[in-house]
Amino acid sequence: MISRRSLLHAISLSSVAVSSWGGRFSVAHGQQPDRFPNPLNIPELLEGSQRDGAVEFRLRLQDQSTEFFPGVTTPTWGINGSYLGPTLRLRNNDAVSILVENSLPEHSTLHWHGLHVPAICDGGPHQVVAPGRVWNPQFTVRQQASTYWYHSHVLDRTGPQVYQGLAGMLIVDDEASSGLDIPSDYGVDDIPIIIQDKNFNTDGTFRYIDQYDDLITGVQGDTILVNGTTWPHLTVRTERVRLRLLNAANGRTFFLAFTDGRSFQMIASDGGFLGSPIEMRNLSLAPGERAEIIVDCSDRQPVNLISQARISDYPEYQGAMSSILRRMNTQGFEILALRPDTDLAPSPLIPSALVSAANLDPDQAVRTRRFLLSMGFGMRSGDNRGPGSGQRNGLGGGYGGGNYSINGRRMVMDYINETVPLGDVEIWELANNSPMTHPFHVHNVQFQILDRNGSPPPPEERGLKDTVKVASGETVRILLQFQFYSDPENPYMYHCHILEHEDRGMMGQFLVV
Ligand SMILES: [Cu+2]
Repeated sequence: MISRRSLLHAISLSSVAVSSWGGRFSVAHGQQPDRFPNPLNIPELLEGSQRDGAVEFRLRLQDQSTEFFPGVTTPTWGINGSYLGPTLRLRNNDAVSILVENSLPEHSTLHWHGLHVPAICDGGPHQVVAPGRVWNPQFTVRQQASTYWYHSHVLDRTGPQVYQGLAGMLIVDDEASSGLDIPSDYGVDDIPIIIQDKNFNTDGTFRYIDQYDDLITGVQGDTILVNGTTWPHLTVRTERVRLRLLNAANGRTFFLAFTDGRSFQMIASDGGFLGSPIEMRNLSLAPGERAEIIVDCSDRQPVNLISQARISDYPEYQGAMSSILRRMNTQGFEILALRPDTDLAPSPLIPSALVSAANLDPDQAVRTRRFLLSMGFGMRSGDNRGPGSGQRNGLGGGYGGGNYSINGRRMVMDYINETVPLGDVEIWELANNSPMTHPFHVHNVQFQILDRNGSPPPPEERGLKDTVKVASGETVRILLQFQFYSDPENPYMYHCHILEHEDRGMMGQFLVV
């Protein structure tokens, strides 16, 4: 595999003794070069400006370049900048107006991941913005305080566009969050942590999909970026810091922990606070998922956030598929160095109770819908059930892989898979007969996880979610209710958030009527 490694990969790992982590870990001291030389970039915070009774945000998608490594220029896309976008801060109940100007050379979109919005404002594949045009979604924020995000969502092109940089964080505040005494000073003790993995070519360009593995597992990079920073460190100035963790990778799940095994308190999942903080030492985040954690640094000891390597239990057999799936998640990464100052400002104690809004009752559910997530490895998979089923031209082929479907169908623009009555409480039963985990995301809703293979979810999954991991062979039931907006013509999406799967058909459309 050495031949596939880029020069940059070799450089970026040259001073690192650890590339796979199994509980043994040593931190370099003394004469060692600084392994985390770069101060963590904190994306600009945009709070909008008042205009005609709404809070207005201006976002410009642009084609630029970024220096991730000294002296090496990488062509990138960004929003109001060269890579990624500003953090948008919204307040519940505010009317907002967002001007999205596309100065890129191709069609693009911005989707507000996790937000309740009218379908026409969702920023999915039906709301593409042509080069040179401005799109102006306007909606009222109806949202629990939490960490959300926004990213490109063009049909078949979400993977490459997000990889190129079209993503950013979105923070919502509400009365509950304002009333909680928790770290909330953006960039000081309330830190955005946008985690991505990338592959670079020797000339500095991103290397997106260059092998069969990338189509199966989703792109797996060898270099970590946090907020677009390679080898980042954060100087901690308070006793406790709140990290808003966002997995904005195309395909990789991160298994987060700290080098010294310290615990942390998880306070929020995708769509709101948990009922109370949960003490944890490990936290897995699949693409699209978020978690807010509070880390105690009052011991003033430097510590690193890492992603742990996993030992694969996927069966070993002859053929490429087994080795590809066995390699998944077996690489560990160092993500961010936390470096406490000698003087730390006092932080509030972590409250014992928070404010969870997960209050739907399964007895209210009026129907169950079933969704089967599948990956085809034959020359043809999916059955002939009409539009969207079977092989889609130009996207499968090769080894026959990459044929992704939900209920035997692949995403097509003119086929509506589901129609949901506004206000109905429903159970969606998500099953996975493929050999790997898929993070399933539903637009325009925050749901509750009822059970996994019949067992109640762990405490960290009992808050509001919009993206849920469905493991191989697993059946996950979620409880949801679409509120506020109906539209008989414009659909929302549900899909796997491994962007290479989404782009190859593992997506469907639903109307709320
Ligand atoms: Cu998937």
